[in-house]
Amino acid sequence: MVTRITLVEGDITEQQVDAVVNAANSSLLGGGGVDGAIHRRGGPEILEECRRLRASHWGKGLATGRAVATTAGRLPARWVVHTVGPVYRAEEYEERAGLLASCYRESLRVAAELGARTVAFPAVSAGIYGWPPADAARIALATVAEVLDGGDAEAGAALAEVRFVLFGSEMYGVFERAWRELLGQDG
Ligand code: AR6
Repeated sequence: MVTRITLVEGDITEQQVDAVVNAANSSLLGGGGVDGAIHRRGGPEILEECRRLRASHWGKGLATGRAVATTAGRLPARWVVHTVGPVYRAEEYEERAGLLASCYRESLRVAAELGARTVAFPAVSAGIYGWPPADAARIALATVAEVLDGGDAEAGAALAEVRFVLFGSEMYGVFERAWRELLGQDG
């Protein structure tokens, strides 16, 4: 099951997958980092749909830990799943780590409901939101492995590949080490 997780170093806006996950903020109206890159490469259609979401169901914005999908515009993907990671704060570690895990679970659930079989994730919260990379990687990988292993029966069965797209060799190395540690723990 866990072999359906892959790690690549690269730019998430270039991935040919069904759904690309965006590390957004609760406004859904764009930002820096991977969010900025997705809107730039995907074009204005994505923002238009985000604005419509804000005008309808998501008037107060998207809560941390939740996920919602839009078109992928001009990206080589069908959908963008926007999720809002928590800002890192050591004093509230447990609660916020739970929210970070929720980003991965909710994004996979939304993607699977749309019919996506392949999903690409960035390292949510590990950039501007300041989550220590090694811990962000451990939470990301453990949560996705759990979903694929049947923690969410529907999402787990629907997904053929969950690809982590890591920006730069350093973040790629961090994920690779975290992945080896997790696999080691499984025996
Ligand atoms: N492809 C893959 N990963 C990328 C790309 C890319 N094109 N660009 C950056 N990354 P961040 P966050 C990596 O800051 O910490 C925005 O302003 C980046 O190197 O994008 O969740 C939002 O609007 C890092 O490893 O997301 C929010 O306000 C990872 O993606 C806030 O930033 C996540 O970094 C969210 O902060």
